Amino acid sequence: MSPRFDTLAIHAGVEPEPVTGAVMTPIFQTSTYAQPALAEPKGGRFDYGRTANPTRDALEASIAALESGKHGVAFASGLSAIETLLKRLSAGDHVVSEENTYGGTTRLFTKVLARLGLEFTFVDTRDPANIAAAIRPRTKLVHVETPTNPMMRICDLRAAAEIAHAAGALLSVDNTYASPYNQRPLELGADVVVHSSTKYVNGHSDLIGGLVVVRDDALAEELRYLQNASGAVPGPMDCFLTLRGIKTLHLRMGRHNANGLTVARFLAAHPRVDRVIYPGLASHPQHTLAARQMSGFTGMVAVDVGTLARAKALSESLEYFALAESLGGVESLVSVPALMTHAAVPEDRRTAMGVTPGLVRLSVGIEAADDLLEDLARALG
Ligand code: P1T
Repeated sequence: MSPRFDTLAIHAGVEPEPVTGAVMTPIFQTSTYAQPALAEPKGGRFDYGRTANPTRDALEASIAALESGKHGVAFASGLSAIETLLKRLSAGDHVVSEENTYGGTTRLFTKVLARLGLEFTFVDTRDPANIAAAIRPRTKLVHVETPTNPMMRICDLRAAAEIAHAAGALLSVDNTYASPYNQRPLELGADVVVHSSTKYVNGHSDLIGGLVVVRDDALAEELRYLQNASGAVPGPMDCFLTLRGIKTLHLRMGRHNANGLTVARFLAAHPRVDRVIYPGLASHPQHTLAARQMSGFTGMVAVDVGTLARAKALSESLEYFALAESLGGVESLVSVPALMTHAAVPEDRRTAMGVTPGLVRLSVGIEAADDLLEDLARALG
């Protein structure tokens, strides 16, 4: 039997606990484990909480199944997941990155990892030819986000994988925006999927977490080595909460997709909105590609209202959309990326990508859609 996504969301990685039969994976809140004999830890690996934890094991198995992968590796945050992936590389190695990633990813690359000798080229991956043109002899990784945060650019993952592989590089995909419910990059040729599980995967805005999924055994081995050697591991409680969040991922995403489309259509018809960016609308320049590699278009919607003053008025006067960083939770959020999530990106680059002070980002939650529409109608005045 090969279970469907909704069944995997409930069952993957979760087995009744062997001692008591507890149906829910217990929170193994421990830093260490008593060893029955010298250098003979139980299970051959339970010697220290950074190295191994059964609650984390369950989460890693769950996300691996949901992403059509083989191995999951869990981290303390989305950024530490990405950082650990890049710690496979050595000074002088080169990375081609989508230019419109989450602002914190750009900051990690340009302000931290570049200082340690990694080299980066930032390109617009909507055109795969830009990736090919940026490849160098020491390119080891092509890192993309699709849809991107916040402009919802779409990268053709099959094309990107082909280019990366021809150059002997890996393709990693930040799948945070889409969630595995809507898009599974490993099925499209990617080698690595990363998540800020802070977002849709956990879905309840109550923790910070990161996940990496791969198929290759040797790559998984390397990542587990780095997970332990660098140590940015999640706590058992956060692993438990993420597992609990995952059990309703399919239900939540169905509603996020529906509400996102409803809100995008409403805003597209609103006279006070200059432009709506949503890959599920036929007006999105890459709608056809998005429809080919995604099965739904999420609750993320970006609108250009023209000026900072209008963005401020809108974001401060909504009732059900909290003005806050982050995304992907059950409750709706609103943000102004130029001043918030992407403030660390140099202004000229931000502006060139369309991340202007008049750009408002909505993370549409799973409330009643009509309440959200009424809220938006009132706030837009
Ligand atoms: O916040 P953290 O869990 O470390 O994840 C970083 C991250 C990585 N990738 C993407 C696509 C992201 O959106 C994020 C975090 N983003 C926000 C906090 C935000 O409001 O966009």
